[in-house]
Amino acid sequence: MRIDILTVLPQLLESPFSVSIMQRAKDKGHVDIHIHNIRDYSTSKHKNVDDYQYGGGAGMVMSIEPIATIIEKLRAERKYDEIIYMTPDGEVLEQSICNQLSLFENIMILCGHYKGVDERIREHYITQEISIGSYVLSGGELAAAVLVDAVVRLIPGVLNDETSALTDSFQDNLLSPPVYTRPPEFNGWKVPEVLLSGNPKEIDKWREQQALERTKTRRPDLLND
Ligand code: 6GU
Repeated sequence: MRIDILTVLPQLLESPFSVSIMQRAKDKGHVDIHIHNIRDYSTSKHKNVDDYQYGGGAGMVMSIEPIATIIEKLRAERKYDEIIYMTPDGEVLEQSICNQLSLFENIMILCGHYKGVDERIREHYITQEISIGSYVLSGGELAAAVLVDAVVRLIPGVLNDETSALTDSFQDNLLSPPVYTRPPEFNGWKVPEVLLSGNPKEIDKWREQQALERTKTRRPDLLND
């Protein structure tokens, strides 16, 4: 999968993709991430990427020209399955959206900033608008990093143990059961007996029960879907 990210703050996107699973996914050729600095495409004297909004009011608006220039350039090079705009008024991100995106060949992500982007970009280029929750971030970059992380780990071959993505919380609308590792006892706090039993059937049953219990108490909304 190829991912192109358009941003006015490329520095914010350096480290999230340079460590751990993301770096390994890049090294193994599962994903190719290209960060584009919108400012590089500004033709104004001072490399402006924003301007005052028509009709007045506080806050700047991301200008149409530099963004349209990059999108046109990239679209001429390959076909994009989705051109996504990260914005607090987008559809709230869920696992099902990540699953769908993980199947695509090429996606483009535009990070919103200031008061947002000139509406004509949304009307004429954007195919999907995504928010990562009901709170406001200073910009779409961290939201884009969240989206890319959630999507890339679903690409087959990215995780060592292919089943581990399938047993994630949310993948079956259930939260994950509790997990333990050595030692079997610490400060008198014991690991549940069943996990030490060596009985895979009993262990599976316990995990299912725990997952259901957790979901009922913490996220009952998931069970109603
Ligand atoms: Cl995608 N952008 C911004 N600026 N704030 C957000 C968001 C996105 N999702 C939740 N809050």
